[in-house]
Amino acid sequence: LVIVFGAIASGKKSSFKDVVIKRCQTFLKEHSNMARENDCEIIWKAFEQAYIGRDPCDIPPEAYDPLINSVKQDVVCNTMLFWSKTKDMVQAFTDKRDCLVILEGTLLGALFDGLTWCSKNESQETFTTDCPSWSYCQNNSVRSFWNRASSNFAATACGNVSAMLNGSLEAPFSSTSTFGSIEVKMLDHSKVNSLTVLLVTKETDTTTCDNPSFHSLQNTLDTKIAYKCRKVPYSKVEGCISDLEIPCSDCL
Ligand code: ZNA
Repeated sequence: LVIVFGAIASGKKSSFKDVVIKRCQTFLKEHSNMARENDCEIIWKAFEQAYIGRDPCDIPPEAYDPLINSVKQDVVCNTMLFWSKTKDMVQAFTDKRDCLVILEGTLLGALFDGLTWCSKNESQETFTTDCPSWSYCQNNSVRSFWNRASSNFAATACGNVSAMLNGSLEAPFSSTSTFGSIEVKMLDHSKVNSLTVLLVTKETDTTTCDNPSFHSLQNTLDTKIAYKCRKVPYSKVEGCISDLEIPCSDCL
């Protein structure tokens, strides 16, 4: 208590490391079956070595391999959900339901979602401001992390998987998105049976499952994996976000 008060009195904000360690401990409290296999300090060290002391535009996705290997989490087949341009809705939907799991609902994704970090050549520090933006350079510390984490999430997927896409867009599937350029390609036909697009559509939207962008999705998808697409009314998803009594099977 004295230390906490000292931190408040001196106006010192909690460090980036404190935020990540706190998220890690909270996640392991909520998923107590994972606590034995995961060590938050070891995960932090593996994370840090990817970018500390390096040019923030020169972090290849592979720099995060030790981090990926330090996190132990079993995947549950038939529950994996990908998304593109639907982040807020998907996070609200999956937050309190276990029927579908997104990357941000796994330990790895939960630790770093919404955060920004980078270092510099010769530095031992983590900075959370003035880091390269998403598109400023390809191999920036944050984007490479999400590319590597997304690639791993998709590579471990199994059974029937789904993707929530935005039916308010003229082209809901984009081959340059993380979903289109990494996740679809990493699905392994020896484990994944089908990919179902859940096209979330508002009443006034005109985009359907016949949208031409889904041809490029099917061309990218391994031919051994079945492709399906279904329109899901936005109002139905909203209803399921606000009323947890509605079973998942009635939501999608
Ligand atoms: N949680 C994340 O921040 C994140 C998650 C970032 C990138 C990828 N993912 C994976 S891939 C997630 O689990 C989904 O399955 C996949 C979504 O990636 P996407 O297909 O590229 O979808 P999107 O909506 O275009 O972008 C996803 C997120 O990436 C956004 O919400 C932003 O946080 C970030 N992002 C993408 N493009 C930009 C960007 N941020 C800033 N500028 C951009 N141009």
